[in-house]
Amino acid sequence: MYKSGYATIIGRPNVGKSTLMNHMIGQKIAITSKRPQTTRNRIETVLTTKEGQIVFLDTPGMIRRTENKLGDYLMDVSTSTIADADVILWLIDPSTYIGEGDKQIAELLKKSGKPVILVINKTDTIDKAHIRTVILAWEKVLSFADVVAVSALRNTNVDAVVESILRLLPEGPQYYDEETVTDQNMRQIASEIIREKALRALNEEVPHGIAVVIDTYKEEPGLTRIEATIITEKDSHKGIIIGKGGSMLKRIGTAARIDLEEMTDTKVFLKLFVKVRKNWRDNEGDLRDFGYERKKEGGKRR
Ligand SMILES: Nc1nc2c(ncn2[C@@H]2O[C@H](COP(=O)(O)OP(=O)(O)OP(=O)(O)O)[C@@H](O)[C@H]2O)c(=O)[nH]1
Ligand SMILES: [Mg+2]
Repeated sequence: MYKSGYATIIGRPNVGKSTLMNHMIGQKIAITSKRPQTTRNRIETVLTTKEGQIVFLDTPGMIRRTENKLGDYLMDVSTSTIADADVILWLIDPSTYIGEGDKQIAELLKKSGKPVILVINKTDTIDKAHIRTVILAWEKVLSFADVVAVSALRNTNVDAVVESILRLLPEGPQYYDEETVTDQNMRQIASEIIREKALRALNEEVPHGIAVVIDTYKEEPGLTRIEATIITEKDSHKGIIIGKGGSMLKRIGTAARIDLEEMTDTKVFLKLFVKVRKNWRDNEGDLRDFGYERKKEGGKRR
């Protein structure tokens, strides 16, 4: 019996949702960083096996209180993606702390009536004996279809998550051909790679206020020409992003170019600009222009 459907990955910011998804499909599509709210859009990826086809939906981390329109948008993306799921992966840190935000997530999941797999990530950071205590604590807030403990970063037990999803998915056809890996186009991927390098290079409050817009994306034989603008909220941040004599921008650009050359299998000419757009995170028009548009995102097959 062939299985197929959507597996939505949800959880607090920074618990490793994108890292886990990348390891399940065996390719880096979603960007990751130690900064909360790294993921800003719903990202679809596809895993095709002999037993079935899983469409993963990576989502922004769920937070309790939003601080601006971008925050509202991120929460909308995460909660609306639950409706499209056949199976939900609730990813957590290996901690017994359960906050109000977690209880709210549990309520949403209960209401959805969908099977939920509790995935305890970052088990490389704790004593194995502690895992059982974590499971017992979380089973008090929701009853789970399955529980799996993993380390996404070290790729430990990640296969067990895939097996669990396949067990829980309904019978269904192969919706996408075997070559399909993601719904993201190269412009989107390029913009995300640049944002990842900026998130990783910059300190403190600067990363939260940036967005990346691709101005030009030109493919020539063996060469890709990309021009992109890093948007920031403050003049002082612009200075930090550019750095002394352009050193920071150069660092971000070099790191992005290396990844982009691998991704496109071409040489890449990357030109970066920095622009200030005050308060863009609270401006609907700016959000749209920078790729954070509220749209009805029903599953493709429905
Ligand atoms: N030690 C350890 N670190 C991990 C593990 N999985 C992810 N991380 C790290 O945790 C940080 C956050 O990972 P992401 O995958 O970006 O987390 P996320 O849940 O997608 O975050 P948001 O998109 O911001 O909600 C990164 O620095 C990862 O390298 C793990 O199994 N063990
Ligand atoms: Mg993420």
